[in-house]
Amino acid sequence: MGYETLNEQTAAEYVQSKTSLFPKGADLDCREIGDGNLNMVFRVWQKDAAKQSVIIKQSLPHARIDESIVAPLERARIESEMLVLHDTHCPGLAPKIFDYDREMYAIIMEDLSDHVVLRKGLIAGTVYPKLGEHLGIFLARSLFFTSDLGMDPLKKKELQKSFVNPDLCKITEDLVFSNPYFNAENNKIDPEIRERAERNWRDALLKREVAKLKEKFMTQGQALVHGDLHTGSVFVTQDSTKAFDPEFAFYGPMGFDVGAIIGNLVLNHAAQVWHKQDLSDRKKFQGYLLETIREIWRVFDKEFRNLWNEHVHTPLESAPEYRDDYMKRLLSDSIGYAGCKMTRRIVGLAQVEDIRSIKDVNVRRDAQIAVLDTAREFILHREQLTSIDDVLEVIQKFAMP
Ligand code: SR1
Ligand code: MG
Repeated sequence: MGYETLNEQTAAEYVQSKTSLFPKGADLDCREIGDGNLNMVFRVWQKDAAKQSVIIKQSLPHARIDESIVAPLERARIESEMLVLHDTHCPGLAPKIFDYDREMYAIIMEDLSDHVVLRKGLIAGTVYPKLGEHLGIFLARSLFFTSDLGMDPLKKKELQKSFVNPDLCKITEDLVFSNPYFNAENNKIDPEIRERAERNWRDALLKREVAKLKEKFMTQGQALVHGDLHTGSVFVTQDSTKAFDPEFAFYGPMGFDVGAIIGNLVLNHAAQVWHKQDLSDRKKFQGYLLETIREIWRVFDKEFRNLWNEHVHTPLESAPEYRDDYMKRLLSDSIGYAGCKMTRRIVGLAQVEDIRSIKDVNVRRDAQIAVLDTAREFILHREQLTSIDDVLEVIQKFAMP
């Protein structure tokens, strides 16, 4: 059987024919549940056994959000292999894979319907007490163990070959780095912030720094990064966190993943001016978001240094001076990439529900401008922000009252 796109009718038959996850002759039902920009996602479940269910994720030949964007089917293989690596290095922090079908470009995986997508949970104002710790561990282990620090550099170069992901990287190069800084056709700019967005296009210093971050994204194969670690790529419950959807995975700068998650938390922080209308509730929830950012960095930094001390024994790289400098560069890269990720979600093609669901145009404008101003400061001053507390101060400086 060659590639054909699944639908709600064929997806259930497909799971039955491909796997033995359900008993023969079981009465299955199926719904398409995908709300992302690129793929089809189906949930298949056994009608008379509520807990028996799986997810099928199938690549489509074009981006759903814009058919002119090239996104080869092969990204499903990259995603399935990345999920296996995440499960190996970060047990419990990624969904389990049951099968990958290289003809159908389909992944059959664990159903996490008892979790919610982090972005939706945060919009609803839910606190996840273990989120910061879990994400810090996920980032440290997934990045360390795929870098030259945590694996044999020869094997790393072998692994790098199977994670060359040019078309998905091109999407990021355009949508995250290039397009927000000129009048690109697929930008989406609300009229109320047009002038502020155009100010960035005239900002030579800002554009120079974004160009440097883009250059690093394109040239630094530091670790196998998730590549799209926003709050829509994380499932949560009160005590569980699972990073999913790593179809943009490639060998890139570690700070790109750390920055993606921090940037998306800052977007949610700004959007709370609408979602939590009561001032005291809002301050409390925004305090939680800031603490989560602090905790992500604290745990990431601690775990990464522990892994370094345990695994790096070469004379040159085991020097504490090098390790400390490496961690300092990681923080500034992360903050620079957070700024790029924030800006693209305000003026670029694919925006975020946190901000888009703000109904009052004046409130939305003020939140968008706060994000753009914070992002600019992050990008321009990333090397002077030498602690996570410095970063939190910048967020608070531009936050709406
Ligand atoms: C064409 S895809 C648009 C965006 O969706 C994905 O989640 C990535 O963030 C990408 O940039
Ligand atoms: Mg995605």
